[in-house]
Amino acid sequence: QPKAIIFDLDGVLTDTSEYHYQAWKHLADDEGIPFTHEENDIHLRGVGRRESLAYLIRGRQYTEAQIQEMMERKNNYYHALIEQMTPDEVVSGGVALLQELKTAGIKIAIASASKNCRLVLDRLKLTDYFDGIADGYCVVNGKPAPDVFVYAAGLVGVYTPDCVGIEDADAGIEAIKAAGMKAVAIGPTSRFHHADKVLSTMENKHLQDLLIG
Ligand code: B16
Ligand code: MG
Repeated sequence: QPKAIIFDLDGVLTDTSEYHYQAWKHLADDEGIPFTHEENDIHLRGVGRRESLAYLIRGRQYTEAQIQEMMERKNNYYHALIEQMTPDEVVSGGVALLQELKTAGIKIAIASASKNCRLVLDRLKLTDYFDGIADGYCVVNGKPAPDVFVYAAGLVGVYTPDCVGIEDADAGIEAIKAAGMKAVAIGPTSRFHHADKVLSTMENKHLQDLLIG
């Protein structure tokens, strides 16, 4: 049995990945840049703010000031969406799962690339469940670098091989494996390369579902 389970936030415990997409789409429309949901899933899911913008504007010339302004504008669009969030936007069965893990004596932590992580957790009333929260303010190197998962393991005092990480993005699965942890992927099998286990959805899962081998 793992000693800690480390959750990604956006796209795992809640469907904010859809809000990220809508905010990027709004920005892309403003700028007249074509952008599809499919491109979002392949190139932006789980990827940091600046790297996401770099994909969007690839081949176009913008100054650093324009880049900063666009990142801020996307974040404002995203804020407007998450400010409306309520606890019923936690994935179905999510709170019960967190409670089950606590009862089993397993530490639970967040490893999110997002600088809005704490705001979303507060809106969902989930903050108090976690023994550790690692977010976009904690480490410089984003996923697929292992840093944010390693940092989260340190917060809960568990060796990385005793951790299971859960992710909806391939960059996140790469980060978990690079951190030396077991990786559970959420989404279509075709999205992932190195996951130890793939579940099509995070809905109504139990500890049993998250165990590997
Ligand atoms: P922000 P996660 C990631 O969060 C999102 O999946 C990704 O779409 C977003 O660009 C990134 O956080 C940065 O977020 O702009 O809010 O700082 O999946 O790692 O929880
Ligand atoms: Mg995610």
